[in-house]
Amino acid sequence: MARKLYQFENSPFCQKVRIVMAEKNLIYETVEVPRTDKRELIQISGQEAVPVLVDNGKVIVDSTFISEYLEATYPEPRIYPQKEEDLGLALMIEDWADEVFCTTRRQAFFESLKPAGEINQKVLDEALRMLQIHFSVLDKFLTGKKFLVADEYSIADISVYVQIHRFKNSMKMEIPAEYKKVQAWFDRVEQRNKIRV
Ligand SMILES: N[C@@H](CCC(=O)N[C@@H](CS)C(=O)NCC(=O)O)C(=O)O
Repeated sequence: MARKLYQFENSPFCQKVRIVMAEKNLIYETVEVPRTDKRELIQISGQEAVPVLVDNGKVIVDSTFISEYLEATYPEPRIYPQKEEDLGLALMIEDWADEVFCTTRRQAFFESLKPAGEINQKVLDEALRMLQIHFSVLDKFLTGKKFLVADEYSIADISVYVQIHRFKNSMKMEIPAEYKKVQAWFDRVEQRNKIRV
């Protein structure tokens, strides 16, 4: 197979790439990287993180670079907005999801994983408070919108969706009930992704 995705199945960044490839109707093979043996991944990509895409011999590391590469190489259907100002906003939201939301989500998750006596309650409470803020910002941002940017499904929706999906699945928590616009948007995106991922 000419296209291989090295992944951890439940990594949100790998899910992001799978959704992008599904949107573009690309056929690929997945290689589940064993967490304790990354020799093949390191040999191929020179580093230890997934996702890594190998496409016709070209090796691309990092979900953001992979998505950009896929858009440039297989432009139709588009998953990046066309207008420059919309594109800038979508890339900013992608970055917020990958770096800001993800960091808070991981902090809350890893703290909550610890045995009861070892949990640092202050760290956990702070991460949960930050998550509330992220949901609240997102809820306001979604006012009057079907999708995050220019009323078109884009890389912005995909990037935020996978982080919330991981939040729900890893922490077994729900989107706080007061953020109805986030919930409605999430359901809309989920409906679209269900048949494709
Ligand atoms: N910025 C990177 C983040 C990738 C990342 O954090 N990958 C995690 C899995 S979710 C990883 O491979 N961590 C190394 C490990 O767990 O051994 C991207 O967008 O692809």
